[in-house]
Amino acid sequence: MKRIGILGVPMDLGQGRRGVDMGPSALRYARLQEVLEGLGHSVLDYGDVDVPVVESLRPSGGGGLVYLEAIRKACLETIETLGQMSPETFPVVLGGDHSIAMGSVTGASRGERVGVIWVDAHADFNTPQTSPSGNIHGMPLAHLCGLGDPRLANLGAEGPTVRFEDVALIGIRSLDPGEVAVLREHGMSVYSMKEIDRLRIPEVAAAVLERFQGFSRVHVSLDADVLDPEVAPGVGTPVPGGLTYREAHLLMELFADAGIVTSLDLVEVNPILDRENRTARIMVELASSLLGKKIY
Ligand code: HAR
Ligand code: MN
Ligand code: MN
Ligand code: MN
Repeated sequence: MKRIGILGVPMDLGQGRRGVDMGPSALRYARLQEVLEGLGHSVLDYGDVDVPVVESLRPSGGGGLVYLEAIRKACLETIETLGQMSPETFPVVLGGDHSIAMGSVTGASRGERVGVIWVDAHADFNTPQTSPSGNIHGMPLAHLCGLGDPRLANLGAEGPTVRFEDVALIGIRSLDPGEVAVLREHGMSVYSMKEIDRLRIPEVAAAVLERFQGFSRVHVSLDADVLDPEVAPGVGTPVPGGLTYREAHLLMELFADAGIVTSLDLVEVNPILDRENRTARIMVELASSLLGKKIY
């Protein structure tokens, strides 16, 4: 049995589509807390981080970077609230768009070395220089590794939160040209959909788990768009050819069996684009697979 802390970050400033700020509500409506309690965990909901409504901000300058300060503030509040949880607590952070991970990963790592498993159709490894869109939700992993804008790259006390070699990306199938160059430059470990088709989930999971054996902190950042859009339609940037329902569950189940994951993000659920909250329900199920006990 674990102690689990839920924290919502109703963030939509990292991208241009409305509705992803309702992700935390949709995940709670899908009975996240009850489902996790049903597994035998004790669950405390810390409520939501304060995120300004987009209309209340007066953009100055150009591109999505106009929201940098607001995103930075929300990430700092995320770090602070995660710091109020006890060190044994397993945080489940609800997005919101993926820009929230700069806060969640930093806060959940508690200044310790952290392995990051980025499960996503996208690498989110753009910097403001390489980004074609200027959307900050396409940049959080690069900033966690210390690249990009120093105002977002150094949210932790001791500089970058994550080492390049401590990241594994899974499910990737949409990359921008400049992003590929940066991923290559830093020798990032990318398990693309091609590699998943070739190796299948068990081999990918085994390789990733072996790498993070012995880490005191391992964070899974689960972006709903890693799933095939047929399975999870409620996302702002769908990409065909994603994980099947069972591939995603098997990945979480194998992580659960290994027992090394210490924190989780559930991000990019957009209930406005969804069908009857299906995507939120699947994300809750996946959290349940990750936090479940091995039966068979
Ligand atoms: N790579 C594109 C960009 O930087 C799209 C990023 C979309 N990101 C997410 N999160 N939905 O994974 O704009
Ligand atoms: Mn908003
Ligand atoms: Mn993402
Ligand atoms: Mn994505």
